[in-house]
Amino acid sequence: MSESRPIEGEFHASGARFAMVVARWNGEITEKLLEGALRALRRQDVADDDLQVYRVPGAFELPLAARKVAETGRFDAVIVLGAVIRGGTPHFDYVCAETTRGIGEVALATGVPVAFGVLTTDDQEQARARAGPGGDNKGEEAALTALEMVSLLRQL
Ligand code: INI
Repeated sequence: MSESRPIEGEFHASGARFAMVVARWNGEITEKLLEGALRALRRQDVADDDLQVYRVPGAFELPLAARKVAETGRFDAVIVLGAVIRGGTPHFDYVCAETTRGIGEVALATGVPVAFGVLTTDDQEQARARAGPGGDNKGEEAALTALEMVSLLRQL
């Protein structure tokens, strides 16, 4: 084993295809997360032809849709985007727990990287602060994570 150079991903993966699965619940926020993700991928030279958006009703539906999308074999990574806001639901904790666990399982079961861009916040204000037009956008962060993981996996 060489100690000289760590192997890590870059924010570039030529020709890679990305799917974004977006929850419509709290759409005002999730559309901003989508804008952030698209902004980041385009900035890193991902072509529009290599991007596909899917929509689902709520965060709870993200894992199954992500799994089906990953299983098509047409994408190098899946980015899931949602916003679960406490107070919006008495079952906040259940939705958060199931969504998080399910998304993690999809990546392990399919071998396709799934980037987690689901906000879980106490209120709308916290959610808006993480879905901004600048660098403070978790959709953008998730997209860059997906790109980095594709690049890393290509080296393994
Ligand atoms: N889904 C969300 O994505 N965010 C929420 O805040 C939310 N609240 O508040 O309930 C929410 N609920 C819907 C859930 O994800 C499912 O769509 C629904 O339970 C049907 O399966």
